[in-house]
Amino acid sequence: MLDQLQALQATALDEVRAAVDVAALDVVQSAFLGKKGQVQQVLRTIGKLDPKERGPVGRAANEAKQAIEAALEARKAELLAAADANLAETEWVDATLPPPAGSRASGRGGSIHPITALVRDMEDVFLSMGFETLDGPWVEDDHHNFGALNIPPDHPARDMQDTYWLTDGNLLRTHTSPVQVRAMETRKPPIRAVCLGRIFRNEELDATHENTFHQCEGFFVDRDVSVGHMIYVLESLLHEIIGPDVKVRLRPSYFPFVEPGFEMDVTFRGDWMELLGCGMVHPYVLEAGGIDPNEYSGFAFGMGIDRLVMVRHGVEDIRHLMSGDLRFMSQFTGGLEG
Ligand code: FA5
Repeated sequence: MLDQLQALQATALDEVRAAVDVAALDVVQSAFLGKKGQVQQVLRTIGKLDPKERGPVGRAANEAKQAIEAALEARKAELLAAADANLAETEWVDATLPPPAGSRASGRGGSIHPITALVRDMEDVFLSMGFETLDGPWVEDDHHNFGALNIPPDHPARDMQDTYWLTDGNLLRTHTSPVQVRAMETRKPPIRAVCLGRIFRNEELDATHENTFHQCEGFFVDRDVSVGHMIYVLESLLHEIIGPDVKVRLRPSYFPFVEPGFEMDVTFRGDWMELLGCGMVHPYVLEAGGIDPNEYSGFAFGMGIDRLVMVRHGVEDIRHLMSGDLRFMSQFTGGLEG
């Protein structure tokens, strides 16, 4: 029995030395030291031995066990150290390589979000018409989001857009119109500018209402600007983006910062869907921006970008757009990298 144990220990130590990785060591460990391992089997037979032999065999079995355990530990440390030393060789990634062939075809590759693609296309159209593109902050103050747009405190028009107020008295902008105010603070007419960006409203959600969505603000201030100019710009944009067959209608409407005010609807799934609000910039708003309303006039509009994406791609529910659902997103491979 003692000879058998010695042979067993020698074989185990050979196998430990021969193990080339941690997984191979695990196999050796369970073959010799596991519940059904060879050392355990020897220990189980001790009870059947002559009482005189039990002591020496038990000791030898325990010594074999400890020797194998120590060898396993040492070999494991050796293998891990070697793997660490090789890390730079075995784990390097060439971050400049293009994605593997077929990754886009399998729907797993990235593509331009349809909102981003539309924003880029719209900016191109506006640039070609001589507009500049502007940015504005998402966190706004009351003055820029409401006051300077002729919506004083307690004005019922504040209820038109449910606001996310911040604890410091600021708010998440409820429309892109504050960018008009900011543009007038730093520019003199003629001003031709657009701002395409994200906005936030504490809204009830449905197929055409999100609580975070995107608007395109456009405004044009110069001498003798008329409603006709506004309609021309809006129709030109929609022809370029949707196509020459796009059908729109203009309805009178009310916004405190324009006079007269309108809304434009577009046909969508056999019905009219409201796409934008617009009108001639209110004289109070021009004055608040330091522009003489007797000398200058202007038009402004605020268009729902997400709704335009719905029209462009036939998306039946606006909530898909910001859902991050890859099953929906993988349909859109358009755009620069698509
Ligand atoms: C405004 O936000 C005005 N600032 C627009 C404006 C600008 C009028 C300049 C006059 C001059 P309104 O709340 O109607 O208006 O929103 C404008 C457009 O944003 C809507 O026509 C619609 O296309 C889109 N929109 C409004 N609410 C939502 C919503 N909850 N989800 C998705 N799109 C929306």
